[in-house]
Amino acid sequence: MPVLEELRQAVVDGQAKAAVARATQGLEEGIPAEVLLRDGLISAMQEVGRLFEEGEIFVPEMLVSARAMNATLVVLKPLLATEGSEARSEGKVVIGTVQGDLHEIGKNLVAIMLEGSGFEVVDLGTDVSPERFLEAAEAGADVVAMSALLTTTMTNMKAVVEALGRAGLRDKVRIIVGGAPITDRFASEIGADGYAPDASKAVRKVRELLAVKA
Ligand code: B1M
Repeated sequence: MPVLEELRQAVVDGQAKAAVARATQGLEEGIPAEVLLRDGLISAMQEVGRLFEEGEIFVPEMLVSARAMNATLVVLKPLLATEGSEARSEGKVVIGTVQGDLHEIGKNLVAIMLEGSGFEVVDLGTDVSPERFLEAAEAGADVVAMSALLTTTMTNMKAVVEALGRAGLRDKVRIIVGGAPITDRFASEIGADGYAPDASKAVRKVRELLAVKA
């Protein structure tokens, strides 16, 4: 089996050690980190989602797959950061997964790519309340970046936009949103400044938003 397929299968099976070993092997064979991420890790999580939806696996299995993905990301992180960097850009980004939502992998990827592109990133983690986003933005931020993976939690993004508005920060801080259920239209509806479908486009969008601000 080619190494990419083995990597994908190891993540689907939740075998962290095997996944890390296959990713390392892939890098040694000259496969770019970005390809290992896209065709190995992200593709594996899509399969995990499909298996969950069809009732073939349950939450504990999703969790071990997520752990295998996170362990492998540690190996790829330095390379993704380098590959993601173009011109260095200045700016501070506060990022988190919204209240009620524990999905962190996509948010972590966005944070990794932003850091690699020269941004200062404050990662608030998961299940972040509007108050916590506001507090971090008040401490100084150019961009607030929110991730949501659940249709039930994506609506919590609006509360953050409103909290920033009430605090008078809306013209100082740009807001970007993303995550599987999020769309450009939803971003506009809740009053965010931008949406990105994946981590590298999130970096592009943040650059664009800060250029507009300057
Ligand atoms: Co959950 N889960 N999960 N889960 N989970 C999904 C999201 C789901 C689609 C699975 C399914 O049914 N097919 C479904 C949501 C359905 C819906 O709302 N429509 C679901 C569900 C139902 C649940 C629970 C409710 C299950 C339960 O308890 N019955 C529960 C909710 C818990 C909670 O959050 N309160 C739950 C729990 C979990 C685990 C904790 C077990 C685990 C997460 C572990 C962790 O993160 N540490 C988990 C996982 C792993 C998944 C799937 C399988 C994979 C998610 C993932 O990491 N994808 C997921 C199915 C799927 O996505 N196909 C599923 C890989 C990641 C790279 O992609 O996060 O989309 P993603 O990020 C992408 C883009 O979206 C974008 O960039 C990334 C790519 O570069 N992006 C941004 C993300 N954030 C961005 C921010 C930006 C810009 C781009 O700007 C700021």
